[in-house]
Amino acid sequence: MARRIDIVDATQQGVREVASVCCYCGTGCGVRVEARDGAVVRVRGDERHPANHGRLCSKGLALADTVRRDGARVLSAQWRETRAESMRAIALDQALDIVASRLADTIAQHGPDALGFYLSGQLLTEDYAVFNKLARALAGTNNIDTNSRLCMSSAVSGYKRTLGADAPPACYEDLDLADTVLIAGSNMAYAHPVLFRRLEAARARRPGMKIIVADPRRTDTAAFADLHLQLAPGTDVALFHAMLNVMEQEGLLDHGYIQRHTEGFEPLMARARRYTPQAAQAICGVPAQDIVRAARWFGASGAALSLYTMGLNQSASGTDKNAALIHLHLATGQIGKPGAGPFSLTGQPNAMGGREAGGMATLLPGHRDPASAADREASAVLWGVDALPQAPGASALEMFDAALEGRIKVLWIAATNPAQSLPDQARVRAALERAEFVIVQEAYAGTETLAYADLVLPAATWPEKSGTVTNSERRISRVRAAIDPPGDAQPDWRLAQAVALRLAARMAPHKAALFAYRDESEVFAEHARTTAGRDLDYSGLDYATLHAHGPQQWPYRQGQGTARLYADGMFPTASGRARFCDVDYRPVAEAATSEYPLRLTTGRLRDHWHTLARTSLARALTQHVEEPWVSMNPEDMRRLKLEPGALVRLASRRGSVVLPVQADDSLAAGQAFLPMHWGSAYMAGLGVNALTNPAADPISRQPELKHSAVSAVPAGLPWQAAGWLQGDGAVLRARLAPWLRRFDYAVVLPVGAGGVRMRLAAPAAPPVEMLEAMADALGLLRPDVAFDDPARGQMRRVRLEQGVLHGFLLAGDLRAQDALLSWAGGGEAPASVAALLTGRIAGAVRSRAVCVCSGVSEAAILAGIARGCDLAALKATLGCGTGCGSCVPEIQALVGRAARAAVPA
Ligand SMILES: Nc1nc2c(c(=O)[nH]1)N[C@H]1C(S)=C(S)[C@@H](COP(=O)(O)OP(=O)(O)OC[C@H]3O[C@@H](n4cnc5c(=O)[nH]c(N)nc54)[C@H](O)[C@@H]3O)O[C@H]1N2
Ligand SMILES: Nc1nc2c(c(=O)[nH]1)N[C@H]1C(S)=C(S)[C@@H](COP(=O)(O)OP(=O)(O)OC[C@H]3O[C@@H](n4cnc5c(=O)[nH]c(N)nc54)[C@H](O)[C@@H]3O)O[C@H]1N2
Ligand code: SF4
Ligand SMILES: [Mo]
Repeated sequence: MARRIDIVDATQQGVREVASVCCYCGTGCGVRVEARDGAVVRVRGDERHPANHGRLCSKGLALADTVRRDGARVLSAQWRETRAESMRAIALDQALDIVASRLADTIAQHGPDALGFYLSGQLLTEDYAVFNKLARALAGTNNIDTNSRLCMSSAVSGYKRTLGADAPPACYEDLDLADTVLIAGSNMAYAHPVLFRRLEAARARRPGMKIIVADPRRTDTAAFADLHLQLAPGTDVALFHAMLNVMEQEGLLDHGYIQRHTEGFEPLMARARRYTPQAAQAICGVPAQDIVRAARWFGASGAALSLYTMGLNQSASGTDKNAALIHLHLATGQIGKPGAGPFSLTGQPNAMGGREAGGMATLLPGHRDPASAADREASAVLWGVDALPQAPGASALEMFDAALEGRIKVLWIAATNPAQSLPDQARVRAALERAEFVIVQEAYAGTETLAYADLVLPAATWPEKSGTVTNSERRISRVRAAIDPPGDAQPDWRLAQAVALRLAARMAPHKAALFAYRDESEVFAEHARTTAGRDLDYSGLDYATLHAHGPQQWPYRQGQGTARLYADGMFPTASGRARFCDVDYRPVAEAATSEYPLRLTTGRLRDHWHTLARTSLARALTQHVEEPWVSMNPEDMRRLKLEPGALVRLASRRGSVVLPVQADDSLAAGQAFLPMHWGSAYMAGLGVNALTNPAADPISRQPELKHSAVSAVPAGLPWQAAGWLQGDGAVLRARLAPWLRRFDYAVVLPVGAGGVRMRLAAPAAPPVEMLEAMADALGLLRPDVAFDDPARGQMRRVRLEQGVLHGFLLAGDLRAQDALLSWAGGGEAPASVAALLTGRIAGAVRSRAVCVCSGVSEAAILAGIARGCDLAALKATLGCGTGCGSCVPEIQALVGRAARAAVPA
C-alpha cells in the first residue's frame, strides 16, 4: 500500500505540504495544503484520497482564500464583566480562569445541569472527546448537544430504529455501481458536489442507470434526474409507503430476505397498503403513474441506492421519513451488497465523528446510550470515573429553552453560530440575553453569536488544527495542521482541556489526570478504545496506522476497514433482524392558512457555507449568488402583484424579514424558498430563521427547518440606496454593520468584485444628515464626481483613484448601479461618469457568474444557448464547466429550460 507522505520538501524550498481534509461538507475530500512562511499558498485535491481522487468543488478550490490571520479572525480572548460594558481583550490564561471559576461557582450554586454545552459537527473527533468528558465526567451534566441536532439527528434515530445502530451501510463506490439511485430531499449538485460528479460520471458510463429525485423544488439535482417526484413538502412517508405498496402488488419484494432478516413487516405492510398510488397522489401531488414508475425502477433494479439528507431529516416527522425510506431497502433486500443501501449523506465534515464520540445529549462514546444504566456504567469505566450523570441532557432547542426559562445559567458555544442557524431567532436571542454567562469559542470575527458573548475564547480553525474526521462513508481521515494558529488562538480540544484542568483543580483534584493528554493522538487513542466491541469498532486504529495506510472505514478489525455493512443480513438488534417500524404519514407541523398562505422551505446555495463566516472571505465564492433573496413561483408573484426584484416582507407567526423577490419556476405554486445563509451580520432583521418553525420530531428532536407557513406582501419601501467601497470585505463589513439596524431593509455584503456592497431601503428619504453620514461611512465626503439633490433624497457620488473606481453611493436614484458594479468588478469604465450618474447614458448590464473557475456569466451562457449551443458546445466555446465542474448541473439546467421554453405549448 502506498505510503502517505505528510510533509513534502519541508526543507528544500521552505514549503511544507500536508495531506488533510476539506473543512466543509461530509464528503470529506482529501486536500493537499502547501504552506510557506506560515501562510497557505495553495490547496489542491489529493489524488490519493479515496473520497475524491483529487477532485474538489468550488468551495474546496477556494480554501486558500479563506485563511486569514488578521482582524477577520478572533485573535485573543475577550471579556466583559457586565453587559453594559463592551468587550475588551484579555490574556488567554485569565480567560480560562474566569471560565473555570464561572463553571465551578454555577455547579456549586445551582448544580451541574445549570450548564449547557452547545457544540458543532465541524469539530474534530478529538475536540468532541475532550468536551464530552469535561461535560459528563467532570462537570457532571448530560447537557451537551451539537448543531447535528439540526442536521443528522433524524438520520441517527432512523438508522437505530430500523437497523439497530447508527451506521450508514453503503459507501461511495456504490454510487458507481447502483442501477437505480433514489435521491430524496438532497440537492447534491450544490451540497455534495464531488459525489454528484461521481454520479454524473457513473451515468455517463452506464446509460441504463436510473436516477429518481424526490424534492419539492426542481433543483439542479432534480433537473439531472430521469424522474423528478415533485412532492408537496413533508409528504415523503406517503410517497415511500405507496412505492412499497406498488412493489408488493407487482411482485417486486424479496420475501426470502424479509423472512430471514427482518421483523415487523406485516403490520407496516398492512398500513402501507392503504397508500395506493392514487391515495399518495392526493397527498403528495405526484402523479400516480410516476409513483408506479419509481417503484418499478427501484424494485426491479439489480442494485438500488438511496441518497438522502435534509429534505428528510429537517422535519417534524424526520425519523419516520428515514424509516419509511429504509423500509424500501429492507423489503427488497437492497442493502449489504454492492451498489445498494440506504445511504444518508452527512452534512458537516465531522457529523459522523460527533456521533461516534457521543457528541450529542442522547449519545455516549462508542454509540452508547446515556439512558441505559449499563451504557453509562461502561462509559464511566472507560473514562475512569465512578459514575456518569443520569438526568437526561437537553437537546439543542431544549437547551435554549432552558436558558430562556433560567434553568441553564451558563452556555458554552463552540464552532457553531446559533444566533443565525437555530429556528425561531427571536426566542433564541431572548435565551442568549437571559443566560447569565455566555462563552463563545469562535475562530472568525463578526458572527451573530459573538454579539451575545460575555467571554470569547479564540479558536484555531482549519488549516491550523490537527485531528481526525469521519466522512459519510464511515471513513476516518487525518486532518493535519499546515500552519500555526494566529494570535492567542488554540485548537478547540486544547481550550476544553485547559478549562478542564482548572475546573478539576477546584472541584476534584484527582480528576485532573483524566485530562492529561499531551497531544491529539493520545485523545484519539483513548476515544478509539471506547469503540472496542461495539458496532463501529475501530479500537485497532491509531495515528500511526492512519499515517501508514491512509484513511480507513469503520468497523476496522484485524487491520482491515469495512466498505459495506450487513452483507450477512445480521443486524445489531436484539434479535439480529432489521425492523420495519409501523410509521404513518403525518402532515407538516404548520399548515398554510389564509393569513400565512405560502409554504416556505430553506436550504443551501452552491458556493456558500452556512452562516458565511468562511465563504464570505473568498471573492470567487461570492460571485455565484451575491445577496439574499426569496424565490417564488411566477404565478404567485403575479397574484401578489410583485415585480421581480421588488422588496417583499415575508412574515411567519414568529417574525419577519424584508428581501428582494425573484421569480423561480422550479418552485410549485404556493411555495417559496429562502437560502439559509444570510443572518443579521449581513442584513437587517434576524435573517432567515426569524421565520422558521422550532416544531421538532418527537424522537430525534430535530426541528422542521424545511417548512413554515409564511405570508408575502410588498414591503412598501420606495426610497432606496446602494453603495460600494473598495477594500477588505471583512473589515468593511464590520465597519458598515451598524447601518443594518437603522433600516427595514439593508444588506452589507462582501462581493466578488472585492470590497463591500451595501443596499438600503426606507419608506421615505431619510434626513440629509443621515445621507451625509452614509456617504462618510463609504468614504464619499469628498467625491470626485457628485450630483446631489438632498431635497429629493438624492445623492449620486463617485470616488476614483487614478481613474479607477474606488467607491460610490447612489441614493434615491439607482439607475447607474449595475454599470458601476460591473465597472467595480473589472468591467468596462463608462464613457462619462457624469453622464452615467445623470442617466444620460446607460451602462453595462451585470450578470452573475455561473462558472467561477473560468469566470463565465449567466448572460454569456444564455447567449450561447440562444446561438444553439448545448453543454458540450458551451464548454468548448466559453470554457465554462471545464474546471471543478460544480457549475455543470446549472448549465445543463439552463440548456434544459431553454429547450422546454422552445417547445410550443
Ligand atoms: N454548498 C454547500 N454545501 C453544503 C452545506 C452548505 O452550507 N453549503 N452544508 C452542508 C450541510 S451541514 C448539510 S446538512 C448538507 C445539506 O444538504 P442538502 O440536504 O442537500 O441541502 P438543503 O438545501 O438544505 O436541502 C435539500 C433539499 O431538501 C428539499 N426539501 C425541502 N422539503 C422537503 C421535503 O419535505 N421532502 C423532500 N424530499 N425534500 C425536501 C429542498 O427543496 C432542498 O432542495 O449540505 C452540506 N453541504
Ligand atoms: N433555515 C435553516 N437553518 C438551518 C439549516 C437549514 O437548512 N435551514 N440547516 C441547519 C444545519 S443542517 C446546520 S449543520 C446548521 C449549521 O449552522 P452553524 O453551525 O451555526 O453554521 P456555521 O456557519 O458553520 O457555524 C460555524 C461557526 O464556527 C466557526 N468556526 C469555524 N471553524 C472553527 C473552529 O475550528 N473552531 C471553532 N471554535 N469555531 C470555528 C465559524 O466561524 C462559524 O461561526 O444550520 C442549521 N440551520
Ligand atoms: S465536495 Fe466540496 S465542500 Fe465537500 S468536502 Fe469536497 S471539496 Fe469540500
Ligand atoms: Mo447540516
